[in-house]
Amino acid sequence: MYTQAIDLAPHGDTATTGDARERAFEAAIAQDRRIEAQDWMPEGYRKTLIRQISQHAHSEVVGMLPEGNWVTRAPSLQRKAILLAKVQDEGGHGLYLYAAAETLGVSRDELIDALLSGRAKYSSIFNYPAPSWADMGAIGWLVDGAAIMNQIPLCRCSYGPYARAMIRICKEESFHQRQGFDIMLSLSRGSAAQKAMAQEALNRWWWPVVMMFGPSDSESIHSAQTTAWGIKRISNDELRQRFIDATVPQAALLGLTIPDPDLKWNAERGHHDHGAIDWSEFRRVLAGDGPCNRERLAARRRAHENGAWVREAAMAHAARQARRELATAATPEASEA
Ligand code: FAQ
Repeated sequence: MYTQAIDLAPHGDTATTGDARERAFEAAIAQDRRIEAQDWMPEGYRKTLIRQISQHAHSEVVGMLPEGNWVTRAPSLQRKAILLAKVQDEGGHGLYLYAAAETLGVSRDELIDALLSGRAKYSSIFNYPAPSWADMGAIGWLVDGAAIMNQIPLCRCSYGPYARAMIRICKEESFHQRQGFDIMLSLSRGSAAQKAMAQEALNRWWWPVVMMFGPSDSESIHSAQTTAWGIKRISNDELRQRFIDATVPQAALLGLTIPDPDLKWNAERGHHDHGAIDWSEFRRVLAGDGPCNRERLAARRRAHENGAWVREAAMAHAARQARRELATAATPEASEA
């Protein structure tokens, strides 16, 4: 179920020869044209996109959990309405991205199964807890801020359906980042206890967000190929650096301290130097042993089980409608009566 009704030629089924198809693909990449679902593409390109787009989709839906948990506890009606809209947006992003992945010939059932069985990755960042209201500020400001930094270049990704999904997603992420910053601003200009809460949230989220950009370029196994294919436009380290450079003045405006004693402006490089990243923590979280990995997967599995009746009802309705349409087509006068 759910697979998009796009009529694709079976992969590899085309009149042109293998060499010509490959040359056409390489030319499109070299000329920075978009590859579309019906175009021939190398199997590695298709698999890489399925991997990245589905991980991204899973991240959006798992990413609803830390904030969704605060919808009933938002401190005012206005904050609640904003948070509710943001969490719904993340669900919508997941849907656009699953749909983009489906254009590559994989079904949503397969993708969801990979997530729920623990085979598929999703962003490390969503395996951290959100114990205070200030975490809603820190997630919007930092996590959405990092997501935008990573996703703006993806709007120019060589695969058309992914690039187009990213354009819409980035517009929404920018509202998310601003609402998070606004929460941090209110808290940091509030009572001493509120400012302390904002600082404490920044202390917990900073390093996980810095890691969220992925392994350093020297360790990144996919970067060379995804860059050659025009999927990745800017490297993990460069995006991380851009994020840090953009965030330092924002933290100063909030009057908060970034928890990195080695963070300082390097005039020669024109960038901020930062302290060493604890990659052992990153690897632990990716291996399933972060603070909330089990909790997050259990929540997704529960949601999937609880939603089974909705899927079954939708399927039953679709089947009945199809039967009706078939009957009408067979006896057109019945529909005119
Ligand atoms: N977490 O060779 P690379 C959001 C894996 S959306 C987990 O560098 P690549 C919105 C990587 O998959 C956040 N795994 O890989 C929101 C690979 O493993 P594999 C998600 C990670 O693909 C906000 C291995 O390490 N965004 O936040 C992570 O070239 C608030 C080697 O790494 C996207 O998915 C990580 N952080 O670069 C929602 C953006 N980093 O697959 C709710 C699209 C790396 O071989 C609330 N994705 N790995 O088993 C990308 O741009 C890329 O896939 C990277 C990784 C940059 C994430």
